[in-house]
Amino acid sequence: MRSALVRAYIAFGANLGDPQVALTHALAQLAALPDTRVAAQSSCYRTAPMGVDSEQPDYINAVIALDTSLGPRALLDAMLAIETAGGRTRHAHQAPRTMDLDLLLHGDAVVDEPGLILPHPRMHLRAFVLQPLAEIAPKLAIPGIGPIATLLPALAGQAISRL
Ligand code: PH2
Ligand code: MG
Ligand code: MG
Repeated sequence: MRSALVRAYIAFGANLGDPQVALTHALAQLAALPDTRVAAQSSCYRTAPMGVDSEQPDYINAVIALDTSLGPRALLDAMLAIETAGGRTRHAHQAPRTMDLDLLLHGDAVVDEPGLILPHPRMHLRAFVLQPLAEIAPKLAIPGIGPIATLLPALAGQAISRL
């Protein structure tokens, strides 16, 4: 028997190369994963780099919803492979990147393992995550944190504009 589909949410970010092309590649490769379909994608947003010391280009951010029977770890491994295929190199912490895929939520899973924490521990602090997420899932609540609609007003000071 096939395992049930779970709704997962992935944050896309890029501030090097051509982020729109990288997003198109990421969507195609996520859609090609076994037992997985892309259920929704947000608009793209231009956002000020957050939490970085050096001068960096603005990011393009978006959120993707998947329905998948892959478990969280299998999905995360697939995302890392897609980042690598998209030319992502990891030479410095928080360096500019051609493609960053972060697993935000996997159904209502709560996980705390090496390399895999769900819900994503900083998602509720980032307008560049919550605003695109609210666009495609306005009624969503983050397990253990709360509804995204009630979290967003606190992030109003963060620079973000929909493209
Ligand atoms: N990602 C980071 C660090 N800072 N800032 C914005 N605006 N968007 C990002 O995707 C982002 C960031 C580390 O992954
Ligand atoms: Mg990230
Ligand atoms: Mg990442």
